[in-house]
Amino acid sequence: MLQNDLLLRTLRGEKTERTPVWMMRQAGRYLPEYIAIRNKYGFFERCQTPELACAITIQPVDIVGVDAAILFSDILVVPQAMGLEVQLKENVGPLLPNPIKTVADLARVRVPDVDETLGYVFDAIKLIKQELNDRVPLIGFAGAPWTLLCYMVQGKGSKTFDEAKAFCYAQPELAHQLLQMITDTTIAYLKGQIKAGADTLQLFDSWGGLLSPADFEVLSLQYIRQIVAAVKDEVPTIIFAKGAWHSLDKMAATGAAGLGIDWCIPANMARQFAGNDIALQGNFDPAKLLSPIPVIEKEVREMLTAFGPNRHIANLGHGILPNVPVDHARAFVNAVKEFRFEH
Ligand code: 1CP
Repeated sequence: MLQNDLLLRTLRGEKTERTPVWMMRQAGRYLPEYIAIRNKYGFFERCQTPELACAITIQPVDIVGVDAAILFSDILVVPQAMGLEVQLKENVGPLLPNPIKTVADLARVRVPDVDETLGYVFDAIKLIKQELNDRVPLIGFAGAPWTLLCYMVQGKGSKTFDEAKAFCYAQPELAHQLLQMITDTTIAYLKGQIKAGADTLQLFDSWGGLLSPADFEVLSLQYIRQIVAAVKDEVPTIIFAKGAWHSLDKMAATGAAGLGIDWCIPANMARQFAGNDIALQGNFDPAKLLSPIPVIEKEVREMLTAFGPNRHIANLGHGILPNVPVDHARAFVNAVKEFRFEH
């Protein structure tokens, strides 16, 4: 039995004594304890060594007091398992030196056996569950197919992912073959995470907002729908499609238990679009954590009031920035934990 199951109860639509809180990308570069590990081991070495992934995953639970742990890994381990080379350049970001551009390139990727290629993630999850010792739930995750295609085709980070979009619009059949292969891999991968002990799952569609509503349906949502359908009866699933507020209604209809939202949509509008039967997660502007602490505390109270006491998970609207002071992150978490709604 979990000692703190606020997140899971909120995802089930139950009333809770307070709003649960965690932060996207909470295991990472703003923590000196993470930097200490980073200075000794390469990025994928950290992901592939269960003891390291476990230590990093638990750091924010101990240091900032969040109500959930999120597996330390990266969305790009899936393209790697599918056969693409993925490098992480220090302070630059991901680099895929041989991206997918043609039919011949597509022949280089496969739907892998996830136990063989991603078994280290399942081992990490088992170890994390053991070390967490039921203190808080563990969130597993994967990138949504569209966002993974962005990196697999563009070959690196981008503000527009113009080459990835051009690939989809110029060679739609190829794009859909790739999206389906990513989807099939992701379903097997997430089922493996559940089997290993993940309590809930989040799908990160970080670049969903780059698509028009119609293209979001075709290139992203139809694949997300398959993934949610495959896992939703086993664990509650959260979809975070940054910028895709126009499709909150359709995302709610997938059977997901929660929807992540960014700071560009007000709480009442998100609730109106998503309906009342789903949890909303968000949506503090991550850059606001650079404000003075009293401002953070005031704005957290405003955020909590705007979402109200039911079906809300406090979070940032995107990942925490590396230059956020740890005491500001802690102030964010504590402000949520101290807040109570009037009865
Ligand atoms: O050495 C380092 O510290 C590199 C920084 C880093 C970290 C800490 C990367 C490279 N990945 C991660 C871990 C990570 N990535 C987690 C672990 C859990 C946590 O930190 O709490 C998670 C959930 C991710 C997910 C991820 N990776 C996303 C989706 C979420 C988001 O922020 O939009 C994306 C887009 C990536 C790709 C990626 N990996 C790393 C970086 C710097 C990026 C973004 C590159 C870009 O901007 O395009």
